[in-house]
Amino acid sequence: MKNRIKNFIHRTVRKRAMHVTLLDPDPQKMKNLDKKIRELERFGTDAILVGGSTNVNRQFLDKCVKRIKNNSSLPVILFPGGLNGISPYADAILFMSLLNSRNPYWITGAQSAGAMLVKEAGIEIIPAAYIIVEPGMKAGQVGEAEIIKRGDIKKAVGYSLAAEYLGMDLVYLEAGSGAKEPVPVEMVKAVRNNIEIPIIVGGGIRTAADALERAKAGADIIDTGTITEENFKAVGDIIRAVRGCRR
Ligand code: 1GP
Repeated sequence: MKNRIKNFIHRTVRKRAMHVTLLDPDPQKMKNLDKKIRELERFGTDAILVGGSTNVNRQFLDKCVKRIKNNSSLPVILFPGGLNGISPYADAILFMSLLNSRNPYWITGAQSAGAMLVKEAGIEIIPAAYIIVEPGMKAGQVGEAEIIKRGDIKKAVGYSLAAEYLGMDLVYLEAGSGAKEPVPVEMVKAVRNNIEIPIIVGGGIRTAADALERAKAGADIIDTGTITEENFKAVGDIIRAVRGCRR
């Protein structure tokens, strides 16, 4: 069905905030993957994002996506860090443009180089803006981002509104994986007050309180990655808090 995942997101965020779990398809981090996936589904995560890093092995990515599908009924959405982040076994792909990159490669270059691969994969496409906020971490470095300062709310709103006007379906506000502090709550609030499309917030979210504050501020989807490896139990608390945030 066309737009199945997009409709699922739109339908769900009208009722409550959502949680997605980012998994890095790194062979070293794949220990206990099957069990982890089953637990994450039981905790109530709404989807698995697969990707993040640039040095993904495509065969391994395929294998990883298949294992997630075999162990759960969760939607698998690709979160590509580059051309190797595409798999025909996923349900959808966040077809992202890093709007605040200094290098056009990350805005339209990788997208044009990968578009045919995405078409051939035959998966659902969710056009999304990727906007990197301080500290930005590795995503900021690799993506050569002109990182938005934590206090520069106006800039974050400008990029987010531009994303909506360019016809994108989602805005991803990213502080960077492992960031010490997540995207500021005030920034999430201001972006929420100015755009209609769903907002994903990720990077540095480690506690239920961090997640809930941002969901209350208007983040439709909270993404967590690192915490799945650092403190698996905390993921359950985060998911419960996010899902409890009604609209
Ligand atoms: C990274 O925003 C995601 O792209 C997740 O970040 O690993 O810090 O949860 P964490």
